[in-house]
Amino acid sequence: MQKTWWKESIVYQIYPRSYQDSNDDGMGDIRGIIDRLDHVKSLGINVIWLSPVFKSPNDDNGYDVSDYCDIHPDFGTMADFDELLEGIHSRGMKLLIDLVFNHSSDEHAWFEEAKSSKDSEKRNYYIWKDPGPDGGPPNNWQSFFGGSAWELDESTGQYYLHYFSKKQPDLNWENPKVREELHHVMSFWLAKGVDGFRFDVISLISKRHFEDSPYTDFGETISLLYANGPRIHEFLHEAYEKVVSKYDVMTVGEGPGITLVNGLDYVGLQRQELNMIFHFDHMFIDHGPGGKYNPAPYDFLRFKKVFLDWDQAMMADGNDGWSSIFLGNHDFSRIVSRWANDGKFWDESSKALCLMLLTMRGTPYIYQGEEIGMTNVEWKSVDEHQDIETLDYIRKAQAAGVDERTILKNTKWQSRDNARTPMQWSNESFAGFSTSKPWLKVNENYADINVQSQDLNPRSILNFYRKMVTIRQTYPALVYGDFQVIALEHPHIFAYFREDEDYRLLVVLNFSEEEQVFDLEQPIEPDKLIRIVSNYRTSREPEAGGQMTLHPWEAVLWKVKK
Ligand code: ISL
Repeated sequence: MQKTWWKESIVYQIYPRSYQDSNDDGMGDIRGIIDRLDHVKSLGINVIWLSPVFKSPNDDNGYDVSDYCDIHPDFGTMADFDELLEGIHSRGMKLLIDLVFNHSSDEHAWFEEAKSSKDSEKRNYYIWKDPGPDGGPPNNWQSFFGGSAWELDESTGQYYLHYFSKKQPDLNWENPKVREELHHVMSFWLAKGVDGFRFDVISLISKRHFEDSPYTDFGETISLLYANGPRIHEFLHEAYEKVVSKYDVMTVGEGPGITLVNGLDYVGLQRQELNMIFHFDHMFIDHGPGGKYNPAPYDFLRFKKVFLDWDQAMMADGNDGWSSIFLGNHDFSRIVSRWANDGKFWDESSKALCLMLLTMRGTPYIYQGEEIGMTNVEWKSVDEHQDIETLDYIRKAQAAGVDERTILKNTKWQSRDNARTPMQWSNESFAGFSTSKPWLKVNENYADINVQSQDLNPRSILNFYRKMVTIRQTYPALVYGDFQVIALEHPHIFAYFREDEDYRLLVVLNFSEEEQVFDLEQPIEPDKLIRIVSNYRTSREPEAGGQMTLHPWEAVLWKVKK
């Protein structure tokens, strides 16, 4: 397996609106991030992924860009960005920026010009169609945020395509001029010295056809119709060849609809497209038949299998791809509330997820706040919500007569707002995020869960993250070693070996609130086991036959002497 810095990296995602406010307007900004770089550095991570800071009307919190080469004044200036980049580099870290290239904002100059007339030189930068036979939208496609994926432009009488909100028109990648413009954007930032890109919903850029979707399930519409279009690999390879290959940078593509079957086509080394993608196979397993706001308990056996299957498909048996490993980001609820236990075992289970994240094969991504075990939020009223996707759900649920208590129960479980509340720095007012009322409410538990108190406590979640980051950097087996899952059928235990020529490491994780016994399937002499780290003071070694007993939510990393 080829060794590179981005395989050895650990990424930390910053959502700038919610990280740190420096000018008391209640909104995070670039200077705020600069002020917090020592915290980021203290985690030991070496790459920062920064969600968009570009000019934007903020219909979707910056994922609707109106100028790809300028900074939103809410976040600061280009001089602030340059200082941030310098501050990151001088601390030995790297920066990935987030490029939203499937669509722009409808307030981007390209769209304003395209919309001005059917003959506009930029008309073809977007996707326009005449009304369908009944005078309505050209086909039955639905948008990610609800309603038709088509919006009528009254003045020219045509519809434009928007997979997301109507303020996010899809760019027409078939037009070589569009691709050239986007290559220029990439070159602009690379010339500034950024170290790579996260490409938003990059799997959607090549459109397949414009006929009706035959699928009733939106997930199927995504994977079988919107994603993996006929020219996707040509477009990605072209960007690699013309731009990315000239720099030593890293790329990760967000990949809704990418599956085990086609994942390697994006990330195989020989393909020269992307270094890794984010797939969503584990992120949708707790969605019921009605989608994410119809939550269903997740199937733990399936959860484990997703990680095993993707590891095999990308990296086993000579496959030359690479994976990203993540449990949460700005689009999903908080990992300890979602996958673990944010009550009695909040401390142990946050650490167990951390141990899992940092011992799998693939580049780990930590989302801001995970390092202190931030949790989902008790929303008191639907008026507290801000996220466009959540607001769409609320509107639909209200129209269907769902009572507010049920709506809030669902938004507590799944709303993207849970991940976007301000970072909890201290027990000061507004959690030390700002001195003014923040744009989104602070989670009420900030006095108990914050960076300041955990920093001082050697046994805190924060210090566990720091320790795990150091451990990952100490054992190359955790980066490049094989990944062998054992006890695959155990309903509560996730256990695996990571092994290279030098070390054999054993990870055992109890995903339950009860003590669990499981079989290692191979006897290991107790004197061959050395405990590297655990979330409990004491751990029990396996019995002679290979049986192991774990405390509730216990997580241990063992070294097995060879
Ligand atoms: O958020 C989701 C599920 O709740 C996803 O379906 C999400 O919309 C999808 O993964 C795409 O996300 C990305 O593009 C969106 C933006 O709203 C997200 O914040 C971004 O991560 C449109 O640009």
